[in-house]
Amino acid sequence: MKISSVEAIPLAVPYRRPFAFASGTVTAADHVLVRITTDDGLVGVGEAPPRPYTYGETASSVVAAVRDLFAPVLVGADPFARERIRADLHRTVANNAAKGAVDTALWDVVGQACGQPVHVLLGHAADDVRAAHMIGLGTPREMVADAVEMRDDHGVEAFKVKVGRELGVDLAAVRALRAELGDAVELYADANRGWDADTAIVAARRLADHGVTMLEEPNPADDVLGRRRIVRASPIPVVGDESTITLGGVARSLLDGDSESISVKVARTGFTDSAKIVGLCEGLGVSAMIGNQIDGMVNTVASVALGCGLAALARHPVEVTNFLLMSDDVLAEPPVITDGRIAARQAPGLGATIDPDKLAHYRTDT
Ligand code: MUC
Ligand code: MG
Repeated sequence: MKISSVEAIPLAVPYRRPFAFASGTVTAADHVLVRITTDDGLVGVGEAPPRPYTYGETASSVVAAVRDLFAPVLVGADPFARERIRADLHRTVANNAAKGAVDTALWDVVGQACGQPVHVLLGHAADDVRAAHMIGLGTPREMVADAVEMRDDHGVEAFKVKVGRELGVDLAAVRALRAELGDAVELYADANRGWDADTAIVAARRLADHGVTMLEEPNPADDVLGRRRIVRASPIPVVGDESTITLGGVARSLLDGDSESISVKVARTGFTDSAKIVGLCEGLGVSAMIGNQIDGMVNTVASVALGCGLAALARHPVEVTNFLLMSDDVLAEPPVITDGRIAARQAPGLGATIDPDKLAHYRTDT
């Protein structure tokens, strides 16, 4: 079997409301659908959500990277040769979301060729996982309303709270969330580098007082000594996300003492490098969990496959709810979150069938 074509299709799907965090805001899903077709007619898909504030990519740069750099090495290749393809892709630096989408689409093809769902190919640790919801920045009242909707409509009991603003405002939101949701729900926080080290140290202690269990990216990890000071002083683990986006970057961050736990995202490391990162974390006795790149439905399905595939990830709630912010998407069957859980798809590959009418409607390149 050989890859016969690789497409990168830009989409624009409006959001029901904007999603804000300390390093940016999204108002529409300007994602890129990567579609890999083989000579025997299999079609795999992956999704690249461009995040310029995190990886420096835009929808146009993702399309150009896939079309001009990756398609020429992919066409004619055997999709099973994922390690060779990985080496070819990594001759280009960065372009993380573009690479993640290509790798996701490759695993979709391989799963279909084997007649097995991706989570089974990865190791079939679980059939479903707990769902976590990421609460965007807003007033305490707005943030509580968002969490309550998720709890009441989908049974979600784990929440990542965006922080990184003036500390009093963030603490008011966390206090309000704890008061409304009770002690049993899990709250963890993500500052997206919004604080300096001194503020982050105070924040970590105050957040811990409210039962917040982890603090993601409190400050820019490039403030090297500041970050290490936070890690030493914080009563809760510091999680690497945008500072730990490659296998080597994760190794350096953990060994240098810049983070103590790792957020893994299919949007930037697909399945191949995500699995390598998780193995590294397991070997070092460090927890890894699946984060959300403000993903659409394809990456949501892929994140669940990854979480159900690997035991070290299946233990933690998986951030899967952000697609609900979108008014629609191109997937024929939207993901379903029930009683706080989401199940892996049983169809071969990702089981992510694209609705041709929706694709025609939302693509921006025609
Ligand atoms: C997250 O966990 O940080 C916000 C920006 C980004 O690149 O990802 C999101 C979520
Ligand atoms: Mg994060």
